[in-house]
Amino acid sequence: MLDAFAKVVSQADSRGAYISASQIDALSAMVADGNKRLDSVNRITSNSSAIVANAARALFAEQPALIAPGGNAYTSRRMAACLRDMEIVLRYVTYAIYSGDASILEDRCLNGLRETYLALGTPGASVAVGISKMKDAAIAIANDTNGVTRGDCSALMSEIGSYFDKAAAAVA
Ligand code: PEB
Repeated sequence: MLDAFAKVVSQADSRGAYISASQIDALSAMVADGNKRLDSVNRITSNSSAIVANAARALFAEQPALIAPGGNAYTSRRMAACLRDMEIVLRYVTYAIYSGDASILEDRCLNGLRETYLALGTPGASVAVGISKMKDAAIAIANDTNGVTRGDCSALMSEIGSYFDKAAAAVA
């Protein structure tokens, strides 16, 4: 598990090199924008239940077979497992946003997840749709200009989006 700083150190060390000026510039920009990152994590975290529930509701509205008898989210046990899975993915995405690095998400959540869903008979493509709905909701909440100092959050929002995309691509 790495963060943006540890990753640069590890890459530099594997080349036996000092940390380059461009790496310092990139990390310096990340520090300068650090409050935006932490605010985003805070906003997504404090709205996590709504993000998960609304994404799941939208997924089931689009794919009602999932909650019909015989569907992959039919019975409250499977529904609970489904909501829990979405919550787990969202939690790991918030860790990745916080650390500015996807390795925590990749190593502890996505690694082997496709194979798990294959073995369970859970449709990965549907999970991916649920994740992309969480992405839209999370970005709408993190990028809301109400109640915060306005600034350019475009780079951070695309970074946040990339973690959701990575999670969706891992199971699709
Ligand atoms: C991954 N999900 C399920 C299981 C596991 C995971 C290991 C099997 C064990 C169990 O049921 O608890 N666990 C989960 C995860 C991590 C982890 C992400 C990461 C660290 O440790 N069903 C649907 C939707 C989708 C869904 C498409 C969006 O119709 C999910 C939600 N996951 C789902 C369901 C089950 C499951 C298990 C329904 C139960 C499957 C079953 O028992 O039939």
